[in-house]
Amino acid sequence: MVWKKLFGRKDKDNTQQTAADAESKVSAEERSADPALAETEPDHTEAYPEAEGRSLFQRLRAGLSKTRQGLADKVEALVTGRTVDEELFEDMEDLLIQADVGMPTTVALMERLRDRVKREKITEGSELRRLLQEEVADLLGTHAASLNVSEKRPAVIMVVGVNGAGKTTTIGKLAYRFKQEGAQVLLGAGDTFRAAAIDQLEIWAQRVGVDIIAHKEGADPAAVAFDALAAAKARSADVLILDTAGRLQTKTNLMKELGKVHKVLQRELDHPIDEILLVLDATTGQNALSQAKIFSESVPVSGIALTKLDGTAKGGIVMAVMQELNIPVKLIGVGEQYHDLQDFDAEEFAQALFG
Ligand SMILES: Nc1nc2c(ncn2[C@@H]2O[C@H](COP(=O)(O)OP(=O)(O)OP(=O)(O)O)[C@@H](O)[C@H]2O)c(=O)[nH]1
Ligand SMILES: [Mg+2]
Repeated sequence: MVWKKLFGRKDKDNTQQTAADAESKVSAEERSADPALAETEPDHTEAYPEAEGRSLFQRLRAGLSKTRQGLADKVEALVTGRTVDEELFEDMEDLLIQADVGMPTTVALMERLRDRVKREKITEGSELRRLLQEEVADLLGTHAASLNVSEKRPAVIMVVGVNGAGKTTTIGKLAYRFKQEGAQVLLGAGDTFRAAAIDQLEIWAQRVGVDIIAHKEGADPAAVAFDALAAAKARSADVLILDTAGRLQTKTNLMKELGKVHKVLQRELDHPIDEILLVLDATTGQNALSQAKIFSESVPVSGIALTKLDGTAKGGIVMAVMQELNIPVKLIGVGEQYHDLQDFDAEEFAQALFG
């Protein structure tokens, strides 16, 4: 096994990135020594110097800048110079709700804050920002989990979500990252509803330099899933990532189709599907919550990739999703570059937001 799993790593200063790059080069060498696996693999790191230039934490901070302005900076302005009292708590509650934190999570957070203020006898409003950061990190930390990729091969990740949520882009970014880590990646074009969807995934496969299994538009997605998995086994791929449709004639059809694809994959695999990743668009706000409920009824969603956090001031939705759905947010999208898909880390998130 040439691929050593590096997902879920703490990567605050990019030092381990270098290790991952080195590793991916070694595996490329090993692979080209094997004629069956040899392929021309351009070094894609060179093409994105700007992505390498900033640490992942800097990218996270930049990606969360709208939410920082919409939430953290407002909290700062609110608490500065004030004494902690009931009115201040209420104003803060309003800010959290405006940032899409959601009612149940806001209530939970405020309870924790009130408790700490009382216990630590805090009177200065300006202390609340720090407390909020700590409590957000703590609350999110209790739900956190990293992307599951078992030792069994091929690892299978099925990606679901409504159209436009960012499934295909997330798959491209994931494929890039796995490849950087030295994994042999195969993509499956399971969104056969539109020809453009297949083309789009093919473009990503080409850009990243990974193989793809695709059928024609209108083909049975379960057959694509079957073929892609058979190919992944035959080629000893490390990871298969399967795209799926986000829209069909009706919602019922879509849910049935996803259920069938899932069943076929699971039947053909000798271990539980590693990850059923639901992609949610952070800019859709509370809508994301109802999408999660619907998708969870047809497939056992195991993790969430929350995309486009860079495009919203309401990044508080991360908290609502984690707390209300009880499905961990495992990945977050904070931009359109390859490196803008990050493992979700509660502490880093809170620090990027409030720190
Ligand atoms: N700013 C930003 N844009 C993103 C992010 N993730 C995805 N996008 C953009 O969102 C748009 C839709 O993404 P797709 O990957 O095509 O979405 P999809 O879920 O595959 O959509 P369908 O194939 O129509 O079902 C694209 O323009 C992406 O570039 C992100 O994290 N940040
Ligand atoms: Mg797509």
